[in-house]
Amino acid sequence: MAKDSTRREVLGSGLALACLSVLDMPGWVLPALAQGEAIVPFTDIPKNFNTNPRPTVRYLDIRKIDGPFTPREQFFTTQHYGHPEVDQESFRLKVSGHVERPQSFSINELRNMGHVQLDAGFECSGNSARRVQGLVGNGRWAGIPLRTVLDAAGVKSEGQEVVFFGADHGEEQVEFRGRKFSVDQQYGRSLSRQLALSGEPFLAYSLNGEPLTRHQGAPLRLLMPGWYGAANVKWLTHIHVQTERYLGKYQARWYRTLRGEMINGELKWKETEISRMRLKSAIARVTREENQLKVLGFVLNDGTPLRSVEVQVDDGPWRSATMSSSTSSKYSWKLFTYMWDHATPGEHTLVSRVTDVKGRVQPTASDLKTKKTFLEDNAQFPRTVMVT
Ligand SMILES: Nc1nc2c(c(=O)[nH]1)N[C@H]1C(S)=C(S)[C@@H](COP(=O)(O)O)O[C@H]1N2
Ligand SMILES: [Mo]
Repeated sequence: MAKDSTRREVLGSGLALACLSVLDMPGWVLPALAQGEAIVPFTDIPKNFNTNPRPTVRYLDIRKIDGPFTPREQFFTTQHYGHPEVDQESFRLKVSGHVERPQSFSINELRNMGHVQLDAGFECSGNSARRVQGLVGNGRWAGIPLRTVLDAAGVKSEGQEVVFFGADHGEEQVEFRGRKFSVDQQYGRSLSRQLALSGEPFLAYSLNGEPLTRHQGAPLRLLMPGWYGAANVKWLTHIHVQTERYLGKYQARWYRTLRGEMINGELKWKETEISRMRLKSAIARVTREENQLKVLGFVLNDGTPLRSVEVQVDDGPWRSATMSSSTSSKYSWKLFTYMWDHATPGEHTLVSRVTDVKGRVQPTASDLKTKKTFLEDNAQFPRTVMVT
């Protein structure tokens, strides 16, 4: 497995270099294709769509998805205060607050505490059709469970909330009843004691068999498997255990959804935190080998097992797609393929939808009409392609 990912990374860096030299070209760079395979082009990608809108923001070109793991060089990246440079030598992960033994770990000390693998994918809660679903990726992470570090510190019973701070920070305005206070804050997120000690949260120091990249939070990041990206604090330098709820901007205010829900026949307006990923599937690429067309896509969710993925062509019936590739982890994205028979020349619309074992079905855009804020857009993603 380790060898495989190394080979993939070598291939991946080749692709990344190829990308750099053609960044100014209109449209997207085409993925590597198997012998005899041709791309069926999407007609829905905006002409000026740029996968590198800013130096520290990168989208994944989802047409390049061709295997379970996203190469490090292609992994999407987004954050609020740019990419801080964290010096590996002087780096320490501090653990403070309501703990028996406050801690300060170097990266080597953390590496010596264990080496566990976690296959997990995530998307930014702001990912949507607008970014051609490019704020998404799947990785083979290595590190240690958060619980290992918390147990070393010994969380006291008063410790009800565990707060995670990144090294990145910036000036933020905190508004209170018409007054604004400008204060310097670090990116911070929190988990309840119960979640933090559940064994699920993970501290990653490597991605796809190599040390974490600066883009992905080197030298250490938190991963909350099955949750949206905002939970996965990068450049993690400080864990603070406290009694009260943490109400920092990126915990309590920024990552919220306002949505109307029918409860006993009454419309209730709810504001909820961004947490577990909502069921999403998306068609990523369409290829053709002689007369056989193949549709490939991905599914991401909170880890609940899936019942089906289906594809609809134009106004035809929904037909089953096949899960073609997944890793052993329930938190990995799942790739699916659909063999599209009897495609006729011209423009066609393709859309996928996924259903989980709890019977939850990926909504349509119109099902999400009562969601007022733009985060958590897991709507079905209709695509148009041109068959020649
Ligand atoms: N320290 C820090 N961690 C952060 C953020 C941030 O601004 N600062 N942004 C979060 C958000 S909103 C997302 S979507 C993910 C993106 O992770 P990636 O860049 O590895 O893809 O990082 C999360 N972790
Ligand atoms: Mo995000």
